[in-house]
Amino acid sequence: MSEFAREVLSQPDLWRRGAALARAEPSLLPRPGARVVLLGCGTSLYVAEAVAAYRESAGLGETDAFTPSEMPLSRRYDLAVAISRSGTTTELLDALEALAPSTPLLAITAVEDGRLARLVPDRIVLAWADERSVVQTRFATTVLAMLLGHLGWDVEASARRAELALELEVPEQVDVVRQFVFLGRGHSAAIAREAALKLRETVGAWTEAYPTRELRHGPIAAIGPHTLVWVLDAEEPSIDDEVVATGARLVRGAGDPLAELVRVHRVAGHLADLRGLDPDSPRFLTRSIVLDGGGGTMR
Ligand code: F1P
Repeated sequence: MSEFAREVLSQPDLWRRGAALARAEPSLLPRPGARVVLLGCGTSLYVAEAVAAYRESAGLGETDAFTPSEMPLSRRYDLAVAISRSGTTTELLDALEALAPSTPLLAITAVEDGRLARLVPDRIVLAWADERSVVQTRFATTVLAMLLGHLGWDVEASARRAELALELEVPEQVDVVRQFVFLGRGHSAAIAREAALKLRETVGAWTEAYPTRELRHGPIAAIGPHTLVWVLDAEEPSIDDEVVATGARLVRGAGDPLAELVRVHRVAGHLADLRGLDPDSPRFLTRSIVLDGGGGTMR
């Protein structure tokens, strides 16, 4: 079994641990009403976006999320939350250097030491959720469970649904799908972007992701019998008929995008096995993107 597959299976229990940590140490996490920005790259960006959307929609305060290289430095925040499994991602560290010391910082990472530790004294280190696979699953979803749990999400219910998702068969004939399109609204739109990234990273699949209502504004013209459209939440059911009319296959989640993401993880592992790909070390990917001064990648 790949590390990826093992890490996927371990998620529900780690989510419970993340949520328990948020309950035990709420003072470390954003207080209601604070203006907050969350920063991360790749998977960590989509975690940041999901939390930002959920927090703001729950009325808990204005919340932005950016990939650090695109963060507008003119905005003022009460707290910047950096999410990075490795703690070594160059763009993130550069952005934190630019924000400090005027903006209070919090880092959520899997690794104790390094430049992130020197830059950010306040850290939540989830070493127990770290991964061997280059491709992130459980670290990201555990951060999500911890932060969403702090905002009122029922993590236990999601963990139970994820346990069921781990038992389900993957959608039939998923191996003949040429294009995967993930949809969702609000925080689910961000989780849709993460689902799309996961299949890109593990099997190099052709994937796209949109806020559900955006499908009608152009992308629908490019879907058809070669497409699987996967809606991660229970929103906007009226789009189902429009999708089916194109000849595309439709998979619709039961309303819990976290549990649905676990189903996507399983599809990723299944396709990697079928195609003889190593989901732990995808081509051209490294655990962390560390740039030299000129913007090139150092491996
Ligand atoms: C972020 C990240 C991963 C991606 C790849 C490169 O890392 O973009 O999401 O899969 O491994 O790094 P991190 O800042 O969370 O360590």
